[in-house]
Amino acid sequence: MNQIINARLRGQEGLFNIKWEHGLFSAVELQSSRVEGRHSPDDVIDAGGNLVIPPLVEPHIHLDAALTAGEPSWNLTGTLFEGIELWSKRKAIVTKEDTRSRALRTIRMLAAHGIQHVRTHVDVTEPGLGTLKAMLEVREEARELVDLQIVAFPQEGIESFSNGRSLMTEAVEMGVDVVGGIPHFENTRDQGVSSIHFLMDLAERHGRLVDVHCDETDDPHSRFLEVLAEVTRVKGMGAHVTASHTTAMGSYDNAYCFKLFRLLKQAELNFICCPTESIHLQGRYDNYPKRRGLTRVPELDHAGLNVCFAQDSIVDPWYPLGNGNILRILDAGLHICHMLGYQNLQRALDFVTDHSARTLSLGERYGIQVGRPANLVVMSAESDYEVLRSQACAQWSIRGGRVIMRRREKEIEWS
Ligand code: 17E
Ligand code: FE2
Repeated sequence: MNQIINARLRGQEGLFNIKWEHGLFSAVELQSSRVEGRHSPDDVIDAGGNLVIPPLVEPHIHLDAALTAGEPSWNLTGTLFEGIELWSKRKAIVTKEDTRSRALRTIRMLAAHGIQHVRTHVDVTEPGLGTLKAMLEVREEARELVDLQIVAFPQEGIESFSNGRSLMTEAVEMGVDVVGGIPHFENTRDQGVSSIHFLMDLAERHGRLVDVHCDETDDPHSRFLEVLAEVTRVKGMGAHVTASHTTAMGSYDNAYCFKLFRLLKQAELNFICCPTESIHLQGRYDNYPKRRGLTRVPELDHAGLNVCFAQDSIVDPWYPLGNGNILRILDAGLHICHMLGYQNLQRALDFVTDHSARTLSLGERYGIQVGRPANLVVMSAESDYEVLRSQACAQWSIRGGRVIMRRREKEIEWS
């Protein structure tokens, strides 16, 4: 296989012929008309007028905890905190093979839905860092299917977990791609603030990206985002820093939030919203009216900030569902965030493709352009709007010029 005919590209009129050679795109040419059966079927995919996009991206997931829901017991309160307690019990009996096999099975679920770029958080509040070692091996083993970025994620805190700082430092020296944090879970506000200074200095010193679980709570007084944004602004690291969740922003009053947005625009950091996970875990201490517990996605987007959607969990102590399909998350996110206006429908895929690629700093490794890696996905619908409306799915996934996945949907037969 070395080309696709009759491909529709996002934001462009007409049909395109896309070619690749030696794993890189070699041509993206506008066709004068639809092409029929001119080529031998062996080296040509006929997109049939459907959308061809760069691969879908999963910018925030916890592969180390995936597929452990119910072990040792189910999360009955549906809160973040019960999830953290349950995971603490489960991780006490984790083995390398256990982590490896669950992570690889989950990566296959993601790849089956056209995802080729993944950022996973890996819990490093574990003496010995066995889980991280297993996941660093998975990063290599999974290369044929996905590029995996690993975040050193201190699930039980940096300042409030024993040896938290040295575990984070060791994780960076072992080769993680991204430095994480969890300031709202530290024991005190002061510890939350100092954890951010620590992790930002660590990332700067080692030239790593940053992705912090930040203010994942309905507590309107959880204001670590302003600290992360200010340090980001001062260091000039915006393109390399991401604030995940920021659900407390859904509970901030507008007067504070208006002031905060001025800083966010100066800092130019990235945002990740996990809509299914947050609608499930947040609002748990409310009666009615009940908060949605999501960050302010349309407002961030209107302010010109980079926002994307993520799955966060698949069948783990925090979330019992999930099948790897990021388009399910996009659908839920646009509903929950009041984003089904006409203009958002025309560009819906931005939130699971280009915006996420920017969050992951993929740069010229991403996009259907001559000279870039020949990674793409053929969808089963012709536009962003139709992908969303018809719950379309990835039909072909091509990586480095090789077909890695072909989905054959069942046809409906009318009687
Ligand atoms: N850990 C955490 O602190 N928050 C989450 N949403 C998950 C794990 C999934
Ligand atoms: Fe998370």
